[in-house]
Amino acid sequence: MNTVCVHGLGYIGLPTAAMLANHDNTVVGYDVSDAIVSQLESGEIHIDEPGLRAFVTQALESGNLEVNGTVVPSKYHMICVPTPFEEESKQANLEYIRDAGETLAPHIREGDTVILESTVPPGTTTDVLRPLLEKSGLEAGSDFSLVHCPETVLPGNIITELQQNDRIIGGINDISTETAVHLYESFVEGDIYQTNARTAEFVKLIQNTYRDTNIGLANEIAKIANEYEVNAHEAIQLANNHPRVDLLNPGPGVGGHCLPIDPWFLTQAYDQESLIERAREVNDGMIEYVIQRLEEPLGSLEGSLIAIFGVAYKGNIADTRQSPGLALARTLQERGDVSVTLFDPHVSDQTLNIVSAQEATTGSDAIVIMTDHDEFARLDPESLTREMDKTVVFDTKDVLDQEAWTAHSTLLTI
Ligand code: SAJ
Repeated sequence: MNTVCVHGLGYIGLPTAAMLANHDNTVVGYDVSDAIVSQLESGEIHIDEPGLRAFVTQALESGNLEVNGTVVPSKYHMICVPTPFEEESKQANLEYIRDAGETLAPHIREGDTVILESTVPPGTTTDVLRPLLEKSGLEAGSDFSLVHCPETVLPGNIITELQQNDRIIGGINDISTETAVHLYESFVEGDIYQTNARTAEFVKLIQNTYRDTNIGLANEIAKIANEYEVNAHEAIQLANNHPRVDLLNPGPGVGGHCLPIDPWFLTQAYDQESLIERAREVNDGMIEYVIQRLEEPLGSLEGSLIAIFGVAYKGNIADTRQSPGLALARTLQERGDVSVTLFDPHVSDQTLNIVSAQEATTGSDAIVIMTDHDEFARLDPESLTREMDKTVVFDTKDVLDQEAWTAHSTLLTI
C-alpha cells in the first residue's frame, strides 16, 4: 500500500486525495487552512462538485483518508496548491508553490517522490520547487524523485475525468517518472504518457491555450457573422460538419480559473506579440461587445435596469471564478447610471444578492443570458417578459427557444 500526503485540499487536491484513498492508498490530506481541515473532519465538504460529497465521505469512512493540519512523512507527496494570476504583470504568482516546498523540505526522506500537480509556467518544477526541496540536504533525482503531473479535469465532471483522462507524467529523470507512474496506475484508467517535467508543464498550458484560442476565433467569427446578419452558432455548426474543422462556441467571454490564465503562463517569458495574447484580448473584449449589442435596440443604457441570467463561469456549475456574468455586472455598474439584477439557479453566494428570475426581470429593460445552465432552456418567455419595461433579450449562449422568445421580445443572439 502506498502512503500519500496530498498538500492542498482544494478543487483538485480534495478529489485526488479521495480518489487515491478509494483505490487502496493510505492518504493524508493536508491543508494550511484550519477552517478547511476542521470542516472536512466534521464531514462538511467546502467544494461544490457533483458527487464529491459522497466520494469524500466514502474515503473518510473507509479509514484510508485522513485530513490533517500538518505534513506527515509519506512515500509520495502530491502538491495541489493554487497558482494565482497577477493581473497587472500577467505573471504567475508562485507563492503557494514556494510555501509548499519550504514546508515539505524537512519531511522528505530518501526514496520519497514529490509530485507537483498545480498548473505552472514551464521550468517551475526544476527551477523553483527543486532548490527548495533540496534544502532538505537530499538531492532530487538521486535521493528523492521529483515529477510534474498536470491535472486535466473538467469542473462539473471531476471524479469521472480524474479516473478516465489520459495523464502526462514528467519526471526530472527516468526514475522519478517511473515511481510516479506506479502511483497513478492505482487509479487512472486512461493512458499514461511519460516525458520530462518541463514538457509536462508546457503541454498542460498548450491544452488550455488551444481551447482559449479556439474560442477566441469563434468569438471573432461571431462578430463578423453579425455584420453579415448570419447566425454565428448555426454557421459554426455547419462548418464543423467538415471532417477537419472543429470550432468551439462563441459566447460572452471565457471564465474559470484556467482558460483565461494559462495562456499568460505560457507566454510570460515570450516577448513577441502573439496570436495567443490577441485571442485573450478578443475573449476579454466580449463584455464590451455584449454592451454594444445591447445599445443597438436600447440606445444609451443610462438609467436602464439589466437582468443578468447566469453568474457561474459556465453552465450547470456553481463556480463564479472569473465569471463573464459578474464581469458584465461590474462593467455596467462602473459605468454609473445602470442598475443590474442577478439570477442564477446554481449559485447561492450570499454576497451577490441573487434573486428569483421573476424578481430579476420585473421593471427591467433587458435580460442577458450569460451562461448555458440547462434551466434557462425551460424559462417561460411569456411570464418573464410580462413585467419588463422594454423587452430586449440577449441570448449570448444560444440556449433559448428562438421562436418562443421572438414572439415576446426583441431577441438578440451572438
Ligand atoms: N467556453 C466557451 N465556448 C466553448 C466552451 C467553453 O465560451 O465552446 C467558455 C465557458 O463558458 C467558460 C470557459 O470557456 O466560461 C471555460 O470553460 P471550459 O469548460 O472550456 O473549461 P474549464 O475552465 O472548466 O476547464 C478547463 C479544461 N481544459 C480543457 O478542456 C483543455 C479542463 O480539462 C482543465 O482541467 C481545466 O481547464 C484546468 O483545470 O486547467
